[in-house]
Amino acid sequence: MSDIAIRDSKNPLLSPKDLQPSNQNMIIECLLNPGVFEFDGKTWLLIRVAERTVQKDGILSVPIYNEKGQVEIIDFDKNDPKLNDEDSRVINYDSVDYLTTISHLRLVYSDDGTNFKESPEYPSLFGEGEYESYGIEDCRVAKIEDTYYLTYTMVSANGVGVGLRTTKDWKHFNKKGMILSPHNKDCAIFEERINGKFYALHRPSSPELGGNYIWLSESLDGVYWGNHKCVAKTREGKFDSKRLGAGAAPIKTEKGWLAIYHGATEENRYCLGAILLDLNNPSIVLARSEEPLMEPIAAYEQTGFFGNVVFTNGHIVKGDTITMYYGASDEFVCSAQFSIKEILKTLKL
Ligand code: MAN
Repeated sequence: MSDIAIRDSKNPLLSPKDLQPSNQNMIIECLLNPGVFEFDGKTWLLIRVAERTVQKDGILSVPIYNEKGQVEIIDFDKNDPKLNDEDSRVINYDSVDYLTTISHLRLVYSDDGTNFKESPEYPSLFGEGEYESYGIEDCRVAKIEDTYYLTYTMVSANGVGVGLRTTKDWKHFNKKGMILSPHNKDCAIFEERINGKFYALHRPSSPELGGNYIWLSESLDGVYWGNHKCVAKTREGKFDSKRLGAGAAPIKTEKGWLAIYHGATEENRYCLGAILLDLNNPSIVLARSEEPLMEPIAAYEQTGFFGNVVFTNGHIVKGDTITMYYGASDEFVCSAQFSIKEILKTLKL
């Protein structure tokens, strides 16, 4: 096995029971996929909190935000032939997709990187408006100069796109709206400009021709993106055969930009791999993982809300060590460490 992650012995660091729901009609189903950053001398996680409405017998209830930003509950009869509820994450009724849970983003902080708690001073981020009516998910946090760039998945019946909010103090947010239109997610902005331009990895989906591939884009202001180039495709027979998407901001190393990504198979088994991009021209791929750097092998990674998943969109880098935070089984927040040198040794041209 090729797994080189050193898992924290305290995993899972956070489980649904560790936080309170956002309101009394909701139950926290999953804590997952945190964005990660340092602020005020502490490590912070911006956790995706996925909540479900309290369920009644014979009925499947799903939550959505209405135009006023309040949670509204839609009920479906479980025996209705128009209902398809085979996937625990997404259901379909009469050709319309709904999420079984609705996600918001919750801030927690830690002095030691392992024990996290909430601070009443820092509010949660919720979906707002017609493009976030099914919630907001999987936020990457990139710090560029004194500004944090939050790129996250906006979900609504209109589709799945990439939203951007910026902040300097985590109390006031500047909402930039949808920066990459549906279907697109997994957007990670590089934490420094290259030759004066912003760069980002993102994952549009093109099911009929093309696929679920990682693309690179440029921007002059971090808001309007262009010159899109495809940098990593799915590979038949490998851990990333069905889809892949960038993790957090690529890490600057002497050898190039190291971008950790998730790759999934047709069976929805999610592993992590990496690509190495040229420092001066990140559209050039120098090397890539042949085998996963991390696989769902721990019990909490194999069994949960959606088992066999390790998914990351946040880390802290100190010297050679990456402390990565990740979602396990779409239900728990966990942490693992990697050596950058060790990862680089595994990558192939
Ligand atoms: C998608 C996203 C992630 C989730 C994985 C695994 O890529 O919805 O949030 O973790 O699927 O279910």
